[in-house]
Parts: sequence; structure tokens; C-alpha cells
Amino acid sequence: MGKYEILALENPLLDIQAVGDQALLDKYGLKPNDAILAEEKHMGIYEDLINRKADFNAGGAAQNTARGAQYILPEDSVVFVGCVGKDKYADLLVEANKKVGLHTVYRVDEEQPTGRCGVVITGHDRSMCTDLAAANCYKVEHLKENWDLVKQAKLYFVGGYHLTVSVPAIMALAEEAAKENKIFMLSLSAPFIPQFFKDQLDQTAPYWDYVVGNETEARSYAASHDLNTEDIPTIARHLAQLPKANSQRKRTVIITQGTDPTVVAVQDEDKVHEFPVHAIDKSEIADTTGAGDAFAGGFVAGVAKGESLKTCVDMGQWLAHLSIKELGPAYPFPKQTY
Ligand code: 26A
Repeated sequence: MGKYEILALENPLLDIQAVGDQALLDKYGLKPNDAILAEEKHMGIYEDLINRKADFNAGGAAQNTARGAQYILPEDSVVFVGCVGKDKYADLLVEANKKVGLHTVYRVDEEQPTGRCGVVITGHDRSMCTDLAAANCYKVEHLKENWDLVKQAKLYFVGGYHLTVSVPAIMALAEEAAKENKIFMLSLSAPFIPQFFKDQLDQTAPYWDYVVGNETEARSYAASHDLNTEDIPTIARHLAQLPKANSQRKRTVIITQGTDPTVVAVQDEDKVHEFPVHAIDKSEIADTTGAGDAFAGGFVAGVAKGESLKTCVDMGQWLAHLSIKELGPAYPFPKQTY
């Protein structure tokens, strides 16, 4: 693994996470299990969570993934880009990333504060409400200014949440990957992405070498694209067969389903693979926030190392398991090795 072999792009966020209740969800009209963009009416939630003794964690889905991949890989393997504000929250993110050795090259916005994600925990559910703020100010120009990093990397990981921010930046990476026969990987991120950012998502589709998501995101894709099915293997196979820009690589589609088997479809293969999830003792579960991001982190580390599909999935499940033992989207120290 060389210097910054993986480049990841998305929204650097500070998670403000606390245990809530139905009354708090009702106050802001939130579903128990969801991820949304905050509107004006949601802005009080961060204060409410802080009053409930919130934990402050480094978040942002792809940033969690990037930290996860770096946790596994040799020093200086992963670089993360996104936009933060000029404030103490940004310092906190840099600190948390440094702890695992994740290098960040942030655009710093002079006006907007660092983005926040309010996480309301009720039982096993978590509702996430994101005020992107500075994260929404990422610009493709920043990527162009750091094009040496883009050139250096062999694999690009883009969080689908960034489709709400800068499609030009995503497309710049996608096209570069296809042109140079590098790897482009995208996460579906949340049901609202295929639902409300369908056109943006579809623009990136021909460039996916890997696309990763969970069952609700896959079903949201199927609904918004009129696939008339909720069957995960069928949806995975459909995604694998969509037109592809770079014909030198076959597309791989990975759909996680919590404790149910991980489904993987590969372009031009009839058989859809299913990988059972290793059982986790309930007593080991501290917090599942970021488990999916951790899965992607382990998986992408495996891909970067050139591991087999089976091993990549296993590395994803291994890292997800580790992150579930921690509070917030974090990984245990002292470092464990795969
Ligand atoms: C644009 N939105 C809504 C988001 C996010 C997000 N990361 C980037 N963009 N909404 C929630 N998250 C992150 O998801 C992680 C859990 O998977 C949270 O910051 C949390 O760390």
C-alpha cells in the first residue's frame, strides 16, 4: 500500500448523540430510524440533545468509513476530503481522525460552521438529522487544487450523501476513475438519496465499480426506479447489470441486511452470493451508529489490498463488529488486527 492509495469524499460532520424518546421525535416530526437533512424547524434539536447529556463524536458517514479503512491499513493509506468551518468542532474532527492516522485535506469555509448531525437514540433505533452548514460548501475547485492527491490514489470512495452537495466533485472523481482504470466506489447512504436525488445518483451509476448499501436503501432505489420488486438479490442483480463506463472492471454490488446475510451480485454472473453475518453476543453491543460505515471501511480496505470478495466481506463484517462495541462511529484501542 502506497501513500494515500484511497481518497474518500463526503461531509465531515460532528455527531451530537443522545438517548431520546417518542416526545423528542414527535417534537421534530422524526421517524425512529432515518437520516434526513435538517430544515429550519429542526434547528432546536441540537440544543435539546445537548441538554440530554449528548456525546460529541466525529461522524459523517464516509469519514467514518475512511477512518475504518485507515484503522486496518498501513500508515498514510487513506486521505479524506470535505468542507468544515473555522471552529473548535473542526479541530475535534481532525483530532479523532488523527487518532487512527486518517489524513484530512479539508476546505475551510470562512462563514459557515462545521456541519452537525443530531442522533436521537430510542432503543435500537436511531434518527439522524443533519445540518450540513460548511459541509454543504464543498467545491470541485478544492478537488482540482488537490489533484495530485487524486492522481496518487488508486481507489475513490464517495459517500452518496455528497450527492446533495457537489455532483461536479463526484463526477470529476468518477470520470477520472474510468479514464485511468481506477476503482470508483459509492455508497447509497440513506433511503432519501435514491428517492429525492435520483437524477444525481443515476448520473454516477455508469461509473460504479462497487456500490454498497443496506436493504432499506436498496428497496428505496427499487421503488424510485419502478423495479416492482423488494427482493434484495433481484435488486442487487439489477444494479450489477446497469450500463457501465469502464468495461475493464466488472461491477460489484454489496447489500448489507443487519444480522441477515450480506448479498453480493457481480456483473455478468447469474449467481448472487450470500455471506452470513457472524453472530454477535447482545452483551457486546454498545452502539450501532456507524456500523454500516464501518462495514464499508473494512470492505474497501480489502479491495485496496486486492483481497478476494469473500475476504473483503469478512473484513467489512469484522470492522462493523468492532465498531458496534464502541460508542459512536469509532474503533477500539489498542488497535486490533484483522
Ligand atoms: C447529508 N447527510 C444527511 C449526511 C449524514 C451523514 N453523513 C453525511 N451526510 N447524515 C448522517 N450521517 C452520518 O451517518 C453516520 C452513521 O452512519 C452521521 O454523521 C453518522 O456518523
